[in-house]
Amino acid sequence: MSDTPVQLLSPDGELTDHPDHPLDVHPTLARDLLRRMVLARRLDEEALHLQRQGELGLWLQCRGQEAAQVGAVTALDDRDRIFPSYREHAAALCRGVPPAGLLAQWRGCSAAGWDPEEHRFGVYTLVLAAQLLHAVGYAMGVQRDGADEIVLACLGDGAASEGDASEALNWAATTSAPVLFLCQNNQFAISTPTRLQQRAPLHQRARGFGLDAHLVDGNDVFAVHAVTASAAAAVRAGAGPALIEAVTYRMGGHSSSDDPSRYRDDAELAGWTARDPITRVERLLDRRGWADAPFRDELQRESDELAAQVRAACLALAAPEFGSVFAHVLAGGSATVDAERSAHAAYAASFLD
Ligand SMILES: Cc1ncc(C[n+]2csc(CCOP(=O)(O)OP(=O)(O)O)c2C)c(N)n1
Repeated sequence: MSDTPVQLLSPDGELTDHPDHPLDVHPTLARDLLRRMVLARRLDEEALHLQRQGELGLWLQCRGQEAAQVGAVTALDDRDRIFPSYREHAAALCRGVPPAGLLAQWRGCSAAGWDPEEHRFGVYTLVLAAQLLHAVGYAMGVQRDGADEIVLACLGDGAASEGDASEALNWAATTSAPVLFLCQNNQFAISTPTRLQQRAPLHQRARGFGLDAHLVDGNDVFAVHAVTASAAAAVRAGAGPALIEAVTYRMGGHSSSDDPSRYRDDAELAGWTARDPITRVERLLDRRGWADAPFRDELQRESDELAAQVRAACLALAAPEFGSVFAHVLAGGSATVDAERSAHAAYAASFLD
């Protein structure tokens, strides 16, 4: 319940024990978490390149937030259900979402690029905080079914300002729903810094709703992993909902359409670059001699292969059939949608010559 973020790995790669959040950091765990973060970053970079080359309409980078996502998802059971917002690419990779699926929405080819059932990972939700109410409703269903799973509901600091977020926290608390909220406080809601959005930080507000809440260094993959593991165990045991606020930083722009240099300075970015979540695990591996040349070469090869796969999969995504966007609006169809389809067809036809 401390208001000092839990940290197990310092930015220069030094491990310390935490009395409330013990974690056996062994070489296999360290290498696995590093590998997941490196692959996520590579996918993120390649997707941004594809957007710059006109192959994606938009991309929202998760650069800097890999530890918060990888640390949390790897501490869950595979059967647990995740409700992401829209920047959870590292989390999606941990759940086996295929890269092409991740890109499809941003290429305008699909409203949802993967099967949420198969991956236990919901579709991206762009309406801020809407997924939190979906998550709590789903968790209430889990509770009534007596199912052996819990729910991870992701939100950003900006989404925490939405009424839906407060409603979700309150519903979760009053129903004791088995849901764990993960707020990635990446310091910005587009250009609005967190300090302009709140007087009391989210983890404190969550306690006011009756949730157990934790503050963690979101750039420390081990701290996030340890805190998520213990919070998830408590939720699973029926202790009621909990919230983790992971303090991190969005290294890129809000989206590929954003220019962050207009609202933040180089010194701030440099300060957070020094706390990069990947670099600090690499430093730990160097200090302990836990990563030999074959491991590093293999990771490089795997990440090159992923980038090539992402690119090929993106270019192979076919444009949707004309008019298909109207097909799934209402199961029984409607005169309004029919009229809109006709109007759109006439508009498109006006360009044919
Ligand atoms: C209900 C709603 N209001 C406004 C927006 C526009 N919008 C999109 S992203 C964003 C900022 C969200 O910030 P945060 O929740 O911190 O997540 P981040 O993008 O930083 O990951 C806003 C205001 C939206 N998508 N939905």
